[in-house]
Amino acid sequence: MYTLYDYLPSGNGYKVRLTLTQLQHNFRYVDMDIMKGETRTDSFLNKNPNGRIPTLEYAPGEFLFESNAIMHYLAEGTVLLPESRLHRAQVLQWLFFEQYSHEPYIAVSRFILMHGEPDAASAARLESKRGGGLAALKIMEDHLSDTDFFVGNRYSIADIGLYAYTHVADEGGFDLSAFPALTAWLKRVAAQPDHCRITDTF
Ligand SMILES: N[C@@H](CCC(=O)N[C@@H](CS)C(=O)NCC(=O)O)C(=O)O
Repeated sequence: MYTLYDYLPSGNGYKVRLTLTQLQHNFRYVDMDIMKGETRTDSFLNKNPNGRIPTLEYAPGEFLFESNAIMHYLAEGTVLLPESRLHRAQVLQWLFFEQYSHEPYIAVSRFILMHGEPDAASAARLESKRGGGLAALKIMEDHLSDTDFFVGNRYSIADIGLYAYTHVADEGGFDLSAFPALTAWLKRVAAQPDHCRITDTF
């Protein structure tokens, strides 16, 4: 059975929880309080030298880290990963976009606002994240204006990867009402079989 080291509010962790749930895997959930440095202990660094969740123990004593790599591993040979060479590359395209052009803006803004009223330095950091976050949302909106899902018009881990922080972008101060195609896509993703919410406990 898989063991997932995770932290409930994390969108990166949620990607893996959602993938495991939709593929109907039983898994052991181990909550790590990242605010108390629980991922930075020697014991955890032996599991993931980068000291972060999500980390998946996929076989006894064997670990995989990076949310999008974990999703890709789990989705291999399932309906969540397309078969064609081009579509698989397009899945990776959107997952790399998520990590470089989306998560550093939208997830970081949410992280700042989740921890109370920002001080002056955090407020300036928040402001610096706004343009990049809006640019990422606009790219998603344009893409979704003529397709139901990100790759091959079929639900895949590209959608899960982008859904994780987009559906809580309002918690980072991003108003999604200006993005109708994206808002409709969020509803389609939430309506997929065996969907779980970011707040669901395991
Ligand atoms: N690129 C990584 C990012 C992982 C990450 O930043 N995890 C955060 C929580 S969302 C974490 O574990 N932070 C704890 C720390 O840095 O000590 C992924 O996609 O898995």
